[in-house]
Amino acid sequence: MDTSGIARILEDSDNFLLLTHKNPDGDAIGSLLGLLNALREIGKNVDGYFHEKLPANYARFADIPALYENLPDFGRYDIVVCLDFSNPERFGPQTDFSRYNVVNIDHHPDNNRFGSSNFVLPEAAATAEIVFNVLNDMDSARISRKTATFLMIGLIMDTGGFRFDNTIPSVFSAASELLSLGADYHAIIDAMFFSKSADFAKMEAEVVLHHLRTGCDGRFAWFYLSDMLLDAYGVDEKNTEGLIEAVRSIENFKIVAIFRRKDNGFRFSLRSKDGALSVGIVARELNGGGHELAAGGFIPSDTIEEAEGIMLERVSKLFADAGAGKEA
Ligand SMILES: [Mn+2]
Repeated sequence: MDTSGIARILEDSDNFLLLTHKNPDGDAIGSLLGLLNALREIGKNVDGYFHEKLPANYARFADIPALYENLPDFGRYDIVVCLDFSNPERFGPQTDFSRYNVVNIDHHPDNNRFGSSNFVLPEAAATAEIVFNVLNDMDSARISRKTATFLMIGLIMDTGGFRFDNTIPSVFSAASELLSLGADYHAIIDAMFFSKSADFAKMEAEVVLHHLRTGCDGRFAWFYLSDMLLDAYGVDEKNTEGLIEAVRSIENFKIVAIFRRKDNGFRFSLRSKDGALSVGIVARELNGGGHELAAGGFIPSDTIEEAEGIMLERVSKLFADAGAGKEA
């Protein structure tokens, strides 16, 4: 992975704003805070901005100052670094990125190269892995214990704790080096995988017991996470990142989807366990995008039933095409 071009840009400037996508996940948070911390440690002037407060399991690691909710004036910075998002819509607030000097660093293959400089490296398992390589390429930077912890969060979460298909040898190399540098691996694992609240566990059980719907001969499962369900268990939507993985871990399901009501329709996340079944294709057809095995989008619709019907049709086609491909 060639990251020397990014390293040079970061070496040569002093004044940065770092951004990532809305509803930030572990990679978004880890790569942003890791780069923020490393650049600050070598005396650069850096702000990091999140569109919303971080989920509780991440907040305990985010003990360095960042900006939340109040959008800063981009014009005050020499360079705006966009991390882990493939198009301006994923950022959240409507922004004309073409007005600024934008360095776009991402590993999503469908990145539309909205930056002034674009470093789209789909071979990276996580944007945090790219940042790790960038910092190694910078003569002036080093990876401190704190930076290592942030980057480890990104690596762990985008590989599902080193379980997903993107867990390639370079991931273990980077994780090994980060661990040697003092990354707080055990605290991360504890916070991300062994700390769900009892209320969340009950809600998860209710989803599996009463809310799963299936199609495609039981190979596709989905559920609608309503506000009513969240309220009944007192769970904040922000803290539901692991819910889809819990359903995905069930043996027969090859593809799973979660729906959430949003504005005039339904936002969805999709996961696939089979490389021949690209949910990225479905998401791109439905106002979204992402990776081939993990993607999301939006279906404008008045009712959940209608949205589910549209999704079922697309996923059925995916199974049919994959079946046809196998016979060919
Ligand atoms: Mn990522």
